[in-house]
Amino acid sequence: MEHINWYPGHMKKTRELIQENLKMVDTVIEVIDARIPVSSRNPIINELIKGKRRIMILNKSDLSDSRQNDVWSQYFKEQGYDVLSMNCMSGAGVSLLLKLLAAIQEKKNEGQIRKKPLRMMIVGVPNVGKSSLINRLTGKKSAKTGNKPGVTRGKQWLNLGNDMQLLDTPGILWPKFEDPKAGLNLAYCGSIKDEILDIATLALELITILQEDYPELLKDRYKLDELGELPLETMEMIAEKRGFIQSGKRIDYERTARTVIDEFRAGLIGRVTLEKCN
Ligand SMILES: Nc1nc2c(ncn2[C@@H]2O[C@H](COP(=O)(O)OP(=O)(O)O)[C@@H](O)[C@H]2O)c(=O)[nH]1
Ligand SMILES: [Mg+2]
Repeated sequence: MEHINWYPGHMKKTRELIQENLKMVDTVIEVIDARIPVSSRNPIINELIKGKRRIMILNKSDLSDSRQNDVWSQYFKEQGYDVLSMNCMSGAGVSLLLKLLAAIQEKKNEGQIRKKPLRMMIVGVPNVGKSSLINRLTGKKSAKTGNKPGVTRGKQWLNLGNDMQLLDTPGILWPKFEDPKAGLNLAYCGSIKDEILDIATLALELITILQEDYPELLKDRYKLDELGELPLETMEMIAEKRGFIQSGKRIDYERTARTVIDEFRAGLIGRVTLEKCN
């Protein structure tokens, strides 16, 4: 995971660097976490990439609700994106992306005698899967081309075949950390440092959402016949089921919280989309 301390100067520099790189590409591939399609987007991304051909990757779609993936896909299509659900762990969706890129490349060179390469860059906030996607796209066949005129010093183009080139380093953007809700969503998904949050509070907030939107998943995972009236009661029921009880019959909230959070992140509770499209 990329742990970055964003401060105003760093954000300004990042923006300028990405704007420089954007001048060299035809197509932008934006990667988001399909579980949190709003919170895992940079706040100024629309402004940054306006005027570019845009592809939206709903990554980690193995962890998100498949019906919600469809709804969000439709939403982003209406915003002018080509959209693909992806799982960079298994590689599902990668061949569709390559097909789409080949079609874009063909269109770009329609009627041209000298073919120009299709140039792309990947952008997104930390932990959405940018590096995983680059590795998937390049595979083992990838070859770095040397520096070429007009290419920012140190930048390398990865050849994807079929005259398609990908900038080797993704544009790492800052998340919506000024919005407390987005901060929580990023924390549930493991995209911001745990130490800055109290794990018991985090788990309780997550249980509140799951209890509302995915009660059956929660019941199934923790073998509960019913959920508590309050999320705290549900947490205590989970603790009892798992035997997370300390001496004096005290509930080990910390351990219960850590378990729920870890199991959610690993997808063990089930496929969940925390932000619904409406
Ligand atoms: N379940 C799942 N995990 C993924 C997927 N893509 C990436 N990851 C994991 O998410 C974490 C962050 O991925 P990484 O590529 O480093 O993200 P980056 O910070 O955007 O470059 C890693 O632990 C990856 O293994 C995916 O599609 N599904
Ligand atoms: Mg990375």
